[in-house]
Amino acid sequence: MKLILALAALCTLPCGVSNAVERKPNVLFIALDDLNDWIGCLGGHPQTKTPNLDRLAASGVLFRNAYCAAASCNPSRTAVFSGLPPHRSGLYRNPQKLREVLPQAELLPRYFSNHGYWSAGSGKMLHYIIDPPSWDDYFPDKAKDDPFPRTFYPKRRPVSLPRAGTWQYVETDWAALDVTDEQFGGDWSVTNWISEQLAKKHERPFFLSCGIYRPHEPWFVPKKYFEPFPLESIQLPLGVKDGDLNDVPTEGRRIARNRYFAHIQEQKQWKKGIQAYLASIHFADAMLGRVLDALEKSPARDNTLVVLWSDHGWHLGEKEHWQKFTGWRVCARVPLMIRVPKGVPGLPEGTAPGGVCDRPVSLVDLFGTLTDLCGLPPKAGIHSRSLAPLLRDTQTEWPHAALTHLDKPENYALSTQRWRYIHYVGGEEELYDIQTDPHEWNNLAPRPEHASKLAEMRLLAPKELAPLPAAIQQTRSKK
Ligand SMILES: [Ca+2]
Ligand SMILES: [Ca+2]
Repeated sequence: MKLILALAALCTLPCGVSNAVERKPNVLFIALDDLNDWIGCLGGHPQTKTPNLDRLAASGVLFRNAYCAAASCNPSRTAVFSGLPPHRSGLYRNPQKLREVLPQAELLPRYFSNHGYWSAGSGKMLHYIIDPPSWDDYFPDKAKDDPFPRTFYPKRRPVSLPRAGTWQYVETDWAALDVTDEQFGGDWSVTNWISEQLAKKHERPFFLSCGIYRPHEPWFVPKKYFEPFPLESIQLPLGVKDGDLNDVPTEGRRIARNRYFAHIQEQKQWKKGIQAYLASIHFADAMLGRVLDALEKSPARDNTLVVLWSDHGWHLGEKEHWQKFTGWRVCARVPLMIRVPKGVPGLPEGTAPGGVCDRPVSLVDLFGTLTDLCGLPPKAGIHSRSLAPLLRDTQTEWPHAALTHLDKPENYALSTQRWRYIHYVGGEEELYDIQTDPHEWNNLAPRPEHASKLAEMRLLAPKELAPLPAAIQQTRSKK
């Protein structure tokens, strides 16, 4: 009788759920570098070609108001991997060393490893380091602590953009290379290794991280990725407007006018730069496609969560700026998409295909989201909330704002679904209504009719800001 009851209980479970619940789901964690909203499903540039990003987005939930915790690589990635935003960790800038600022932090892959997972990665996940103790396996060899496989570089540099001075980052350059994907190496090798891991059967559930480096500079990719973007066809970014900096406070103008855009215009290479960024995105998208195809064929196909994010956006002339490091939406907003299969502990029903969420979310929430979805205990002492309620119902109430830090504790941006607020050292401010002004052309902060909205946004700011170490205050990031 007992046996019959037990069998009856089993039969009431939805088809396909019972096995998945017994085993933790796998995680495929994919980062792209310096990718802004120039992907088809976010509509950032009319010419962009990203069929693979678009198919991944369509298969899960696309967050259209996702923001990075910081507008540059190191602090953004450190926030993702530690669950601590810059104002908690004190890591605000690229030159700061993760292990000097957070010597004891148990980073995301190590946390998964310590809870029964096999954690492995390839390519750039952290800022030019691997941090070997955080991973069970890595490609290239983690002992070298260099996340980049061999990559083809032209012998004579620069190829296209002359250097204007020592202030200029050596990698700000672009070219179509006469090589195959395999000869190029780099992201091809990274996605090759990731695909090999996906083809294997694993004893333990995996936490597999794929760091695609393009469209980070230099914008050198095989020439076939340039072909869909003939130079004479290139359109300027949608957010470019003459005189846009006129209503921006002093500190915002200082950050915007970093010399790159003036130099690129002087060299008459604005459209060449746009073309090369589009080509680099197209290449990165093709590399992503290899991984998605490998997952389709993988024994882990039906039990793997997929999370894809970029560490921050990128300007190509909007607000006279070229690069990252700003609080405007073009830089603070990032692609984020999450696909959850059925049967995971934190969301047994999985995500519905074609989900779109406009609630403001932060990449710092990925740590808490993944532990929640995979049924791991929430990590103590971090500052990362689960996005599972939004994956369940993209319209659910969400009273939170997303915070994006710039290079100083007092320089930050806050994003709600409709409003964006930027605060600079000394108290200068900007306020934008992105419902009516998506490119943030009209700074409403000085207008008396918006005083109450401004006051409301100020209240969302963090009450305490970890200081920036004195030794790092004199350094400036070029990259
Ligand atoms: Ca980056
Ligand atoms: Ca303006």
